[in-house]
Amino acid sequence: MATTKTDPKLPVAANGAKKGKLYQGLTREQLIQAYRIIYTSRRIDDREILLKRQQKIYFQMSGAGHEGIGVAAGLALKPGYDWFYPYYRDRALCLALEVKPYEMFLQGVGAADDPSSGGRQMPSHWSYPQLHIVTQSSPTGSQILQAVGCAEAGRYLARHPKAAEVPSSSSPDYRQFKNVRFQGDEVTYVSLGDGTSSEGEFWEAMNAAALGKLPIIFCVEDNGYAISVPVEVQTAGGSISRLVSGFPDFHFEEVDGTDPVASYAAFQRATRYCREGHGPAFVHAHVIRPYSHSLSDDERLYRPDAERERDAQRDPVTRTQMFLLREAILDEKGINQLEKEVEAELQVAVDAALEALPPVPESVTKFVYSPDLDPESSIFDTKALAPPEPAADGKKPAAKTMADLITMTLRDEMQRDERIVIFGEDVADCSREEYLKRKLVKGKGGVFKLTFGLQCEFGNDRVFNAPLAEAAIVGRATGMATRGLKPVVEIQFFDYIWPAMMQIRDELSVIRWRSNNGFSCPVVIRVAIGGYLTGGAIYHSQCGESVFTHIPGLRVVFPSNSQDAAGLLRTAIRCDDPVLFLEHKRLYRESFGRAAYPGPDYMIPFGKAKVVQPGTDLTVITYGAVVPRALQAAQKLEREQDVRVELIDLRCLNPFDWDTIAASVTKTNRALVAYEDTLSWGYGAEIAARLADQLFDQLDAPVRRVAAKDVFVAYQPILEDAILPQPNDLYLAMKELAEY
Ligand SMILES: Cc1ncc(C[n+]2csc(CCOP(=O)(O)OP(=O)(O)O)c2C)c(N)n1
Ligand SMILES: [Mg+2]
Repeated sequence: MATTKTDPKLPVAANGAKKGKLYQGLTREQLIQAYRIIYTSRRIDDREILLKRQQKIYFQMSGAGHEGIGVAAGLALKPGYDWFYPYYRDRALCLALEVKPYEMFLQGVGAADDPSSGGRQMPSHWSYPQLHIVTQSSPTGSQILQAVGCAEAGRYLARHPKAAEVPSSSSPDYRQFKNVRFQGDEVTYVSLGDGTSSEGEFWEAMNAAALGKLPIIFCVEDNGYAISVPVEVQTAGGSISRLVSGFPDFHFEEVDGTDPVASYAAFQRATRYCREGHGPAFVHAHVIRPYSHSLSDDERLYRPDAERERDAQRDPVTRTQMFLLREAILDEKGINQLEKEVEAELQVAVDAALEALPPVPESVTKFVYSPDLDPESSIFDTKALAPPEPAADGKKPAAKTMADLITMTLRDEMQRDERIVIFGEDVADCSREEYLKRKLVKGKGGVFKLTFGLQCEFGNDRVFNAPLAEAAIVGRATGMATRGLKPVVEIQFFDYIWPAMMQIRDELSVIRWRSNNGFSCPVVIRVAIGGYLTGGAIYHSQCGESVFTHIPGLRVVFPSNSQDAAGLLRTAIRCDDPVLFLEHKRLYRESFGRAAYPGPDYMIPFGKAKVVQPGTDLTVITYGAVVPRALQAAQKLEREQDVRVELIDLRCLNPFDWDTIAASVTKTNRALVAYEDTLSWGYGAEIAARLADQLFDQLDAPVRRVAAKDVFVAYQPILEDAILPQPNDLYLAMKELAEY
């Protein structure tokens, strides 16, 4: 630990501390060091507040009042060994883990050299890969599920050490760029405020940690307020300890977090419990918040003086100082000297940070995606195996459905890469393994059966059911992927992806960018999407892909046939970016687009459309389940009117293949964009806008769109047919456009 080493010459009190006396296991030197960190932390806050008032930094968030528990956690845990998901009040923890004050000031000024984010995030959003302090965001509590995933990854790697190896494969994949580290007994730390314990993700995380008996410490830093909302309005009964006390296999601590010695003892016990593999721990630390919520908040508006003065009695700075004096560990002179040293060190750090260069504007798009592995590159362009010969009796082998080839691709990739884990709702064959072993049941393997057989083949630590909690599925996967695993998770229906939206938009997609390439999490999320189901209704039939193509950092794929699904899923798994892999339910077992097994290395690069049929008169740009419908309409139009439609299946929505679209429209001079999602603000709007912008001179007709009506998908098939684009709608639009 420590930012600067304890000076052995610091004057101790005249009567001298009892040599060798330990305080809950802490030595005299460690206690002096603890005070140095506590004092440094407070003074950094003070300096930042000044700098903010001078408009030299742009935001300030203080750790004041939380220093005691922070330094205690930092002393009990090991940087670069254990893993840390702190929150914004954990300045003292970070200092104890050896983050330098200079680095903190670099955050404030938003310097290019700020190791946390290179000027992309607010200060107090810690990220230090070497120390295992994982990038954090601003949404309260969204780090907690990732910490669970991090702890799961540590345990998985200890059980599957070979998975950590990087193969010297001729076909590179994300593993080349993921330095996997594990110890076998590492502990994951995650902290949050008392108010944040109201977030659903907190409870999902507690549940998952208890279910897995994971080595993770939850530290609730309870300062009694969430901005202006007091704890009794936030937490039923006013005590989070009481509420969580029923979680099994936890070790619980409730401690005065302004007392670093008591806090250290609590953390030591918690750490030991986790390291020995007994399960998770929960540390409830009562702290204070002397500086209002942030510099934008004035707590005098909602806290009377008497209450604030009561808190001040427990200030960890004065408290620790008094402790050192009382125990004769340092005398007044020693305290003064230490404080002077800290002031001098901070002055140097502030001066240097104010001189630091800001990032250059051209850097803004760096690290949205992996700089190492481009999924559009030719590495991912491999040939399919030749289809099998017909049998002796002349019978052709049955072509595979999209469902078949997705399952086969998952199996191939799991064989190839031991870092792949699959989890989600109902994806396992059977959670009660003994039923499978005794051959009492066949197994389920997903509501659409796409993961059938995988648990039996690869074991239940590689394929398992998750609790019914979508944020937890994506959040845990994100934490695992940050550690180097490759989770391929399933969201059962697109309609239920929304609880995971915070994790997808504010975490998964932005972790690489916000940490300036310090961390990455290339998860694959498979999602069953779409309608044309006759009976799916509002909550089993929706599309909505444009919501996700709107997110920088996320690849979005939407295949329309078996072979494309296999090739694109393999690219998704081997790629170094997070991918949303949309599987149209109606196409899973459709006779359209069946194909032979293309082999275990078949890949299609992202962003390459497929020309389903060439034509000269009109370009139709589409994807997913509209592809077979548009093809039907185009064939009818050709038969009846001799209009030749060029039909483009985008296959991948982000990135998308502008070159193929542009070449086609330049040839046909007419464009129709067709998609299953609701018309307004949909995916086609972007394509239409680009066509108008970049190919205006080439167009002989307005760009048209055919899509669903701007309502939800209804249950009664007559209504569903009226809502979703049908072959006849496509036919009429094509005809009209050709005649324009
Ligand atoms: C999901 C989300 N909602 C709201 C906010 C705005 N916000 C930031 S901090 C905060 C209060 C947090 O209180 P608590 O968890 O007790 O932590 P403390 O700041 O007291 O340490 C709120 C409401 C946010 N950042 N994220
Ligand atoms: Mg609070």
